[in-house]
Amino acid sequence: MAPVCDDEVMAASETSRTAIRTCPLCEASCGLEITVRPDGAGGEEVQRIRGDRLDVFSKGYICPKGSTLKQLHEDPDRLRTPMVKRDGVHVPVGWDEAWGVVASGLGAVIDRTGRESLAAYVGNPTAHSLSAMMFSRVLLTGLGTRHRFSASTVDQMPRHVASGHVFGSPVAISVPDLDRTDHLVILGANPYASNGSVCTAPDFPGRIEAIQARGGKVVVVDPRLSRTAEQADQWVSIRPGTDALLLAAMANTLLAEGLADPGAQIADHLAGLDELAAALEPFTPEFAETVTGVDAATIRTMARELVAAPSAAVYGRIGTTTTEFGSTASWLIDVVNVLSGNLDRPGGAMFPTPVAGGGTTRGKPGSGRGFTVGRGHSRVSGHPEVMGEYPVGVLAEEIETPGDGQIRALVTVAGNPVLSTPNSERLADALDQLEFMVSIDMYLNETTRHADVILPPPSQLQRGHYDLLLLQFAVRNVANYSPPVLALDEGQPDEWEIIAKLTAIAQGVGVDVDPAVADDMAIAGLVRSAVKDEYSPVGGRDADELLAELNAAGRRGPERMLDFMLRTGPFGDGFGTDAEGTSLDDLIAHPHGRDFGPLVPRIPEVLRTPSGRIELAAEPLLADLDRLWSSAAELAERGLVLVGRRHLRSNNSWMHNVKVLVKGKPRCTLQVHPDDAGSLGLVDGGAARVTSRVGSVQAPVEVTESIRPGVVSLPHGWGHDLPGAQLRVAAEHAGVNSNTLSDDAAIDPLSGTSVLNGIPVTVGPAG
Ligand SMILES: Nc1nc2c(c(=O)[nH]1)N[C@H]1C(S)=C(S)[C@@H](COP(=O)(O)OP(=O)(O)OC[C@H]3O[C@@H](n4cnc5c(=O)[nH]c(N)nc54)[C@H](O)[C@@H]3O)O[C@H]1N2
Ligand SMILES: Nc1nc2c(c(=O)[nH]1)N[C@H]1C(S)=C(S)[C@@H](COP(=O)(O)OP(=O)(O)OC[C@H]3O[C@@H](n4cnc5c(=O)[nH]c(N)nc54)[C@H](O)[C@@H]3O)O[C@H]1N2
Ligand code: SF4
Ligand SMILES: [Mo]
Repeated sequence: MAPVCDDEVMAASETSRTAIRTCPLCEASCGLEITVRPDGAGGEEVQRIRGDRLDVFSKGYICPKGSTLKQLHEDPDRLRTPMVKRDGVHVPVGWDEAWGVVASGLGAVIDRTGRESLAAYVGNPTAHSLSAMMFSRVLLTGLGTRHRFSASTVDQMPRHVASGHVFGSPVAISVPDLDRTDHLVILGANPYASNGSVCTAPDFPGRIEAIQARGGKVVVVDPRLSRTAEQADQWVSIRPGTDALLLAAMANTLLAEGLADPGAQIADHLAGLDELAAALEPFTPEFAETVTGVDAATIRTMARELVAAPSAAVYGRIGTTTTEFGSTASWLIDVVNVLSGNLDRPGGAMFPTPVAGGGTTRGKPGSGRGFTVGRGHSRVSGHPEVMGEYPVGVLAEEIETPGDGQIRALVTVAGNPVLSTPNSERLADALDQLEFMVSIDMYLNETTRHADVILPPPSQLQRGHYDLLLLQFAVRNVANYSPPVLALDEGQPDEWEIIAKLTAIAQGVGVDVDPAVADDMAIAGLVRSAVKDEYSPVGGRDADELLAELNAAGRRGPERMLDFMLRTGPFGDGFGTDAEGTSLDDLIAHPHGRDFGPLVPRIPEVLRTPSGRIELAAEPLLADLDRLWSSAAELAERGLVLVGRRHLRSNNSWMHNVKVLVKGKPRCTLQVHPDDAGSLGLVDGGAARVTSRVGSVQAPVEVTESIRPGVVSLPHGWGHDLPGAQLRVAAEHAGVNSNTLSDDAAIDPLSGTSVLNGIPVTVGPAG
């Protein structure tokens, strides 16, 4: 074997080339070194993918998913042509035919019931696609409906809401300064599996171990002894859904013991400290102990350590956001970082300075219009609009419930809500009641099987990339651009062209529209708003002149927009104001990325509150402490509850069709503590029936000491045995859909985010 292999490599190396590409599969944004060779049929194929050792940020790190971009590209189930549903079966069609069906399908619904009967759901990979990042807003505006939904309300929306109220911008989000901190407290995140989230840090595990190597301490708060908790110096086992109380008690300790000291720089820009202190007075560690299950002494020590360490940062993710008090918990993380003197200083919780497209690097620094929610309410349950969206938890009822504004047609972009959002059986049934559904997606899966038309984007390797969103939350100020690695297939439109054309069709322009028109309008809009911003480096300049200069580079679509954002960003060339500044040409000349250094303090310039202050006691959050107080008894008395978990070799719902990732022991198991297994009559390897208010599933039991008694855990994104999907590998490793159990009515009222952790369930042996 070996010599044969060597020969192949030798032969290939004469004609192979190396491409550098940022991995778009998770938030870590690792640099990849991809070897490409002729495929013998006039095209090219990927020979090997490994970590790019020269990448300024990831320095060669790669996880087992990174190299599967090759398998994803080559997956025979990945759609290469549009699919249209005929007599209940999806058949491949050409692009012209597909566009014709879209135009008549959407057109009929708009004619009959108007634009308010359209809806859109935008899924997670949108955040990892430059095309979709740049053009999904164009689509949402073009559809002209308020029925907008996204994966944000099963994810990080509480974080946006807390930042919006406290700092005035929903994207003014601090991240732990991982590479300099001496003390890290992680709540409800498992970066050893997830590689980090809303904290972009390739090799997050390595960065955690480096904290320990330099003598620092890592504490993990989690109802499971996760891989991250195992590595930590301390595991704090908590009752699910109660992090807000733990954090409130930590803040209470800092205040009660006279340890609260935000530091002179922050104190000058702080409002609401006294109100906050008064409101937190009842939240003593003793009170929190009864609900969280964490003893009062531990809570006090956790608080004192934040002050005693030379620097410290508190960081929370999914286990804190997707709970009943997600927004309040996110806010209290900020509160604890402020009170312990760790906000906005090296080693603490710091605000990145995004190189392109940052929401806090535009407009007047230091104050702004602030953050509002509730510009409209959902029709059936009256949930407030948040960041232009309604909770995805109400999507099904908005489809089912007759009346003005009932949703009759749905557009999904890069989303699989049938597996990812709560009460998914109800949602699946609702999708069948739609008059028309169109999905931009590369798979015929659990969600897109309901679509009348599926429009596939090119594979990840056939698209250019820049992590426009994720680099806003990076632990260093860095920028990488990757050109497409492989050419587009014959006749395949780019992803942005698909989104732009769908937009134009929805606007009634007809099927012959050229996506370039929407593109030209979008870039013109960007440039015009920048020249009106007196704080932009191009403020007051002539928009047409800038457009001409931009167009001289010969780019279109997302790349042209990115070039503009880079050049007008905080490190940009400003179209002539800074000769050393960056641009897309500059990033192309630096394929391994550019590093603009560690994070720097940004208070007060990052603030966008009307007062120009950090609103530590913002009214909606302060008011929610009452709800927290009055829910405590109920939370403390809850019986068995369900939480989720992630695995390094999985990625939400859509990578289970990659053989190398799903092989081995089944991973979709119900983890149960031995004590609970005993009392519930469950045995390891046996089957359990799990039932919640809304649904019931049967899952294999894994008895393990690594979970807190009273808590069971099932990962999400499984359940690939639904008829009509085309995922041949995933179907052999189907697992069960945990969101059959999550309750669509359980929603954090401040953010509209679903409760996916801490779901009351009953469990018993199956059958
Ligand atoms: N391999 C892999 N990587 C991924 C993903 C993936 O599916 N697979 N998904 C990506 C996405 S979209 C995201 S948003 C991120 C998420 O990134 P993380 O937030 O790091 O995600 P999880 O690994 O789910 O970690 C959540 C942890 O919260 C714990 N938990 C559950 N309930 C509670 C609670 O009430 N309190 C506390 N304190 N902890 C609780 C769970 O036991 C779990 O260990 O990961 C991203 N990266
Ligand atoms: N119970 C429970 N549920 C959860 C979570 C949890 O922790 N527990 N986590 C939640 C979180 S954090 C998230 S982010 C959501 C994710 O929820 P979704 O975004 O709805 O689901 P994904 O599994 O990410 O599905 C992505 C879809 O996009 C397609 N796709 C992949 N890449 C591309 C691309 O480049 N372009 C296009 N057009 N399509 C693409 C895939 O084929 C798939 O259909 O799930 C949430 N659901
Ligand atoms: S950690 Fe994330 S970005 Fe890095 S290789 Fe793995 S999937 Fe890709
Ligand atoms: Mo997510």
